[in-house]
This record gives sequence, C-alpha cells and structure tokens, in this order.
Amino acid sequence: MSESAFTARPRADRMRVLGILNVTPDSFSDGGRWDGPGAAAARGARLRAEGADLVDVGGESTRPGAGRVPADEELARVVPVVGLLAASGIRTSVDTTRARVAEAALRAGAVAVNDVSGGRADPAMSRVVRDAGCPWILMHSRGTSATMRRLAVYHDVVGQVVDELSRRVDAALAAGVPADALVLDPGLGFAKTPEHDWLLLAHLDRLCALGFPVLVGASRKSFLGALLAGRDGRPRPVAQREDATTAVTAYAALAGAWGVRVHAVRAAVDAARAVAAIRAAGPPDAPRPADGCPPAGTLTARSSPVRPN
Ligand code: PMM
Repeated sequence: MSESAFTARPRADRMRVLGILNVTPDSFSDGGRWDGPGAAAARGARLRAEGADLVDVGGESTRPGAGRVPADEELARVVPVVGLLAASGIRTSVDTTRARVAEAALRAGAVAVNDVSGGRADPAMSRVVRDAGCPWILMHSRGTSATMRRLAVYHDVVGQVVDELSRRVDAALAAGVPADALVLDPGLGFAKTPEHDWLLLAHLDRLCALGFPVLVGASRKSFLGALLAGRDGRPRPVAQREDATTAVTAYAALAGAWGVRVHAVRAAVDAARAVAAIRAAGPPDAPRPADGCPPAGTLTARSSPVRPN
C-alpha cells in the first residue's frame, strides 16, 4: 500500500476522526469485546471502513482507578493487532504511555503515538517519537489512572491545563521532537470533574491558541453520563451516550479541532462532513482549519472544499 506518510496536518476537507480500539479486558466502553487479535483487527477494519483516519489501538485501560498492566502484557495485546491492521493497509496510532510499547508498535506499522501522559510517564518516549518522525498526541492528565481522581483540583482549569500542556510541548521540543509532529488534547475525564470537562470544551479556543492541532476525546465519557442522568440521579448508561457524543463532535469541528477520538466512527465522520459542508457554503475569506481554531465567539464559516471520503 503506497499511501503518503501520516502527518499531524489537518485534512483539507473535514476534521479527522480516530476510531477507538481498546484491546483490554476492562476499558469502560469497549473493554473485553474483541477476543483475540483477529477479532480486534476485524473491528479495526470496520472502523476504517466507516471512515476512521486512524484506528487508535490501546492495550492498557486508563479508566480512573485502573491499575497498571505489565509492559509485556501490553505489548502482547497491541503489537499483533497493529501488525494485522498494517498488513491490510490500515493506519493505526498506538495509545500507550510506554516508550517500549510505542517503539514496538511503530515497528509493527503504527504511524502515530497517542500518549495520555503527555510524555510524563516515560522519559524515553520523546526519543522514540523523534527517531520515528511520527505525530505525537500529547494529552493532558495528572498523576496516573490510580491517582488522577484526587488530582482534579484547579483554581482555573482552562488556564492550568493550557499551562501544563505548554510545559509538555516545551519538553518535547527540547528533546528534539519537531513542532509539526505535536497534537494537543485537553484530556477530558483525566483528573477532571464533569464541570472541568465542560469548561475545557467551552474554552477550546484557549488550547487552540497555542498553535497546535487539537484532538478531543469525549466519546461516551462520564461527564456525558452525568449530564444525561435520569430522574433517579443515575448516570446514563455508556451505550446510550452516543447522541451527546455526536453533538460534542459537531461542536469540536465548529471550534476548529483537528480531530476527535470516538467509538462510533460513522456518526463522527457524518457530523464532521456536515460541519465542513456548512463551512464550505460560507464566506471564502474565513480561516481554514490549518490556521488553528478561530478566536472565542467566532465560530464562523470556513472555505474548505467538501470532498467525499
Ligand atoms: N481517552 C481515553 C483513552 N485514550 N487518548 C486521548 N488522546 N484522548 C482521550 O480523551 C483518551 C485517550 C479513555 O477512553 P477509552 O477508555 O474509551 O479509550
């Protein structure tokens, strides 16, 4: 398959969509569903067929309170699936905080690294990414899955997340990773309460203002469950958070995000295309996605052409 290299640049036609493929027994939404590498790869192929730009393969649950999986176990879960997908010409990112896992997945054909620790967890990650010359998604988080709940304390969540992510960017650049390899992610649900998640979404422009592409991962998360709780106060079950997820996807596209990371790819691609069509019908002098997010309060039309997938 001779496709050109995957980059962190925006697509010209619509926001990017990453399809979630968790090969874990315990992730909150799709954990334990894909029995063996073959079934997981078949699911990845389906996500690609629905329009995913990348299939994001993860072998360690990041659910709050989750313990660590040994590195060998994470490798054994992720690498065969990445290899099978690469053999079918399907691009993957590897969702890991470990340099050793990232390196093995890149060798097996992954084209990007998605690091929920933003490079904090493993000092060797910057070298792996730099040597591979691949995009690196730096997500904001604090602590680990085991400790993040009690670290959800901010006096200004938007300002602090932007500052903490800028420090991760500085560290990556100092380690020789090129600026155009970086994608930033506010890390919804990671050391955040639902109120923090909504504030970060409402002020996505502040993160975009750092000048890097921005990825949003809201899919089926607990802040949506809390929003949609029944009269008894019980959160809406995970499987019934899809419409709200799609609403956030459309909002992210309007706000100029580079991409979303979702379980239901078709709905996200459809939403991204609909927003792109609205933009394309608008004034031609509006900024393009490549220019980053528009300033706050100016979710104006843009001039990107709309092409079918
Ligand atoms: N969320 C999860 C896992 N990985 N990666 C990025 N970049 N952004 C996220 O928001 C994110 C992530 C947790 O969700 P999951 O258990 O459904 O994968």
